[in-house]
Amino acid sequence: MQRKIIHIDMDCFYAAIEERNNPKLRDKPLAVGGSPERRGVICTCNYIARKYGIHSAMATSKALKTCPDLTLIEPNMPLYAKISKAIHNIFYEYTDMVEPLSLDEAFLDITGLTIKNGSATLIAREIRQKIFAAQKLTASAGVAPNKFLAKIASDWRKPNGIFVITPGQVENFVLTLPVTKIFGVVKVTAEKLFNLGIKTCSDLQQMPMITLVKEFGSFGTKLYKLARGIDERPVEPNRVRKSLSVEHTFAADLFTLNECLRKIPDLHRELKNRLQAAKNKPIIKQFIKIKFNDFSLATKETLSATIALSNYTELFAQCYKQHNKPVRLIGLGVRFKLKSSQPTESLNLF
Ligand code: TTP
Ligand code: MG
Repeated sequence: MQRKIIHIDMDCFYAAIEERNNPKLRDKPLAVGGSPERRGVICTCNYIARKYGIHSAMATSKALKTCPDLTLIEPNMPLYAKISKAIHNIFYEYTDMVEPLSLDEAFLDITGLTIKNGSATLIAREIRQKIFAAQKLTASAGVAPNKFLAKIASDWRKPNGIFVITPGQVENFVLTLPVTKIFGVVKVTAEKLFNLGIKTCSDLQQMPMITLVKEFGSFGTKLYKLARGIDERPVEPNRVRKSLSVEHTFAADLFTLNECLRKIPDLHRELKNRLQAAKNKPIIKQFIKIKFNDFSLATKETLSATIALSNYTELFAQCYKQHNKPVRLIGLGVRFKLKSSQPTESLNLF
């Protein structure tokens, strides 16, 4: 099956957060990094500083010599990690197939999703919009049939851009692509390829597999495929969801059982939609959650392999009758069957 992969990469992530938190820093060269006294290096810098030639991993002392007006900020990792988590949670609203590469970067495999008519472009656009609405930070997105091309694509319209490579465009796209864009083609390999007269993927395509294997060992086979835009590496999610739930807090408290029961079909529909993101994981339990107007909580669950609406209404009625208080919030959820060795994380979507 043709895959649909999105690669999201935040724009000058640490620096963008610092600018957002202190607008006075905008429109000036800004870098986040360790102090020159402690032989620190630059983590990242804004695009104005990049014009001066400042870049990640540059010694801070050198950066300050290159651009004496540079504002330097010490990294605030706990803050960046917190924002990263919030951004990743936006990804998990779409799919569990999320492979984070760093705090500001992740692959999403959205193959088979039906929202937005299954359009990866529209989904990527919406994710960028959601990140901006929630965090006032911009992200760039790449959309392609595999990880190799999606990552290149996210860089293509940076900052604050989106670039899409459809399966039909792959063949043409790779022709002019410099071989240095292939992951793993650095220093020795790059030099070896240049010495063989190979600069682009189109040049690389002229090389028979056997020659590439002779020159580069097992990496030669990879080069052969990547030069043709073929990359079969799967998106490898780093966490497994234990449960999934949707809930709603009502503007006005609900006073009768019937009033509450009328709210359940909408939540049920929403749960069904959200379950798409869980990619048909086996369900073992259904549960409901009620928050009453005194903020006390009650939950009830039942063994079940489905999300039968009747189970939710029954669970709700039982739980409601035990407490019989005005209701502020109703939640419906499922728990998934897990392999015992899997790391777990439960995700409440609201
Ligand atoms: P990148 O995504 O490589 O860089 P960026 O987000 O700052 O800029 P852009 O994507 O727009 O080109 O890295 C993400 C964050 O990781 C970056 O904000 C800071 C940190 N980082 C380091 O601390 N050291 C490094 O050498 C690099 C490359 C990044
Ligand atoms: Mg980035």
